[in-house]
Amino acid sequence: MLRFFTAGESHGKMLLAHLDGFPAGLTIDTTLIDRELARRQGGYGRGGRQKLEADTVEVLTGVWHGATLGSPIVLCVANQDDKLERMKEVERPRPGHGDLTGAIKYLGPIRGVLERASARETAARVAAGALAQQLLGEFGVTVFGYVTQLEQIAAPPHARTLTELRTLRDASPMYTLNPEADARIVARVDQATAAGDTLGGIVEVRAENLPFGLGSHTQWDRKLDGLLAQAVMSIQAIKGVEIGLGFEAARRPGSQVHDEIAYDETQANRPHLGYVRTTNNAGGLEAGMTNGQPLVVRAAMKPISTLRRPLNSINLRTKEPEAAAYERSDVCALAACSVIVENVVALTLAAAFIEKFGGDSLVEMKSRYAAFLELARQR
Ligand code: EPS
Repeated sequence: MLRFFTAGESHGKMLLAHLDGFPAGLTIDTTLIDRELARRQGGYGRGGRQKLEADTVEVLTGVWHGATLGSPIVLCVANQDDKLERMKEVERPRPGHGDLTGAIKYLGPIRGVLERASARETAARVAAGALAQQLLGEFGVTVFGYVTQLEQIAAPPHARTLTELRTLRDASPMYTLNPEADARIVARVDQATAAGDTLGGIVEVRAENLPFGLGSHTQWDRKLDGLLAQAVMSIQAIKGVEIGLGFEAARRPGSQVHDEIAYDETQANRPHLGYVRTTNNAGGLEAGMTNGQPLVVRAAMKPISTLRRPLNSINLRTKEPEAAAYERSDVCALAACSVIVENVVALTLAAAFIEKFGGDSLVEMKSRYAAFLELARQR
């Protein structure tokens, strides 16, 4: 069983990710983790904090001579802007942030809440997810996230090979797969910047080459769609999660929703074992289990709640009306969000992989994986 926690405040010394139950024997490449951390810091519309930080990972425990030991892994991302002890209390809660609610719940300072509620915490999740992607890579699984919409501007993905799509995404200022939409997206972010406003949008993640049978139909807390929704919904600023057709399925009759099944023996060596579908409206999940089709997860990000032109609020000490606090903020962190959702999905999939093929070591997982495929082809 893979367990995962993070620790750390936005302006504290560091962010930590703690992974327990990660199999032994995976040779890890920290440059791949650093690459994901750098991507998380990028994208058009990011604020001043990212100019101060240069996020890189330090592996504190659980690795020896470059390979995992099966013991707990602690990853550290140090904060350059480490000034928490000198920071003042905030008195004017921001609508949409955890400021007011957390201060009331914990009967304490707003500062104590916002430091942990901050999306800076996602650096730790991305570091852990980037490690999970390396485990999934051993089984040929790819996880790929991108932006599909900024506010009202749709940026539908182009259908190309994964390598071409990666090139397209990595050249895009907002990590879209649609260069035509990028110019309009950049102009809209510039407009929001001038107006002191913030913007959200929609991101999508596709995971390919997943085998049949991750997750389970047997119990609510083992269903992979539920686990993915929980993990993605818990990312800062996420307000909606869809799998496959998602909400669109509610607007169609069953005949236009469900993915008809055929069998093609010549494709028996593919992840779908030859059980081919002409559509993938289920987004790769049926009854809470992967069905051999690509997994498609979508998430809606609200605009960031720290506005340069602040919304109305109150002073929590005097209870008098005042504008909400503003320190500094991103205008749009949607590109970063696509990296975060990608890595959070990867972490959830790695946990499901370990549950299904589990074992203490990668060698054992691989042999169980191969044995399962052999049995499944005979089914
Ligand atoms: C973030 C760092 C934060 C914010 C942002 C995400 O840094 P600071 O608060 O010092 O500017 O830019 O967090 C929020 C959006 C938020 O509301 O707290 C990061 O590294 O991603």
